[in-house]
Amino acid sequence: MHDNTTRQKKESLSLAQWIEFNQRSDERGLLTAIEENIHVPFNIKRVYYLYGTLSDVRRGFHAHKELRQILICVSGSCMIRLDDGITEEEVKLFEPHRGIFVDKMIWREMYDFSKDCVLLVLASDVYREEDYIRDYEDFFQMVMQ
Ligand code: T46
Repeated sequence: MHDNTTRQKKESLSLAQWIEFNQRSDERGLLTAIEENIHVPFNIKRVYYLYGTLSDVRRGFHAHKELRQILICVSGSCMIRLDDGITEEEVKLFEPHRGIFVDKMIWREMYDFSKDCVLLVLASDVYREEDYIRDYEDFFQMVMQ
């Protein structure tokens, strides 16, 4: 985890933008459907999922210049730390019918993965390494400009 002790930060409750999806339920179980530009505010160009992450592992440690994403824990649970350079927030993802919208230029870290965690991500673009900001100082300078 990066050291942000020298920076003035304030807690915020507004960084994580929750999106609630419909749940269809009958005697057989539950179903949630997600459609682009209806439940998700962008065209979905890529879907990926993180699974088999060990509980003591932290992932992420980057922001995206342009990419926007929706993160949904479709199984198990994990924690997400969001930071826009000014405010920060930690949220727990544990419901398959609720996700968080993570806008561009938000630093994210994921941790406390349960054994059965499957973190599904809907992304607004294909994978482009040049869209990543992997150094927190670089990120901080960019948001402060
Ligand atoms: C994010 C969080 C939530 C690909 O080849 N294609 C892909 O679409 C992705 C996402 C990754 N990769 C490769 C790149 C690395 O060699 O898979 C490997 C692991 O990716 P990364 O270290 O970036 O994984 P995380 O968990 O740190 O971050 C990922 C996403 O990269 C990122 O955009 O927001 O999940």
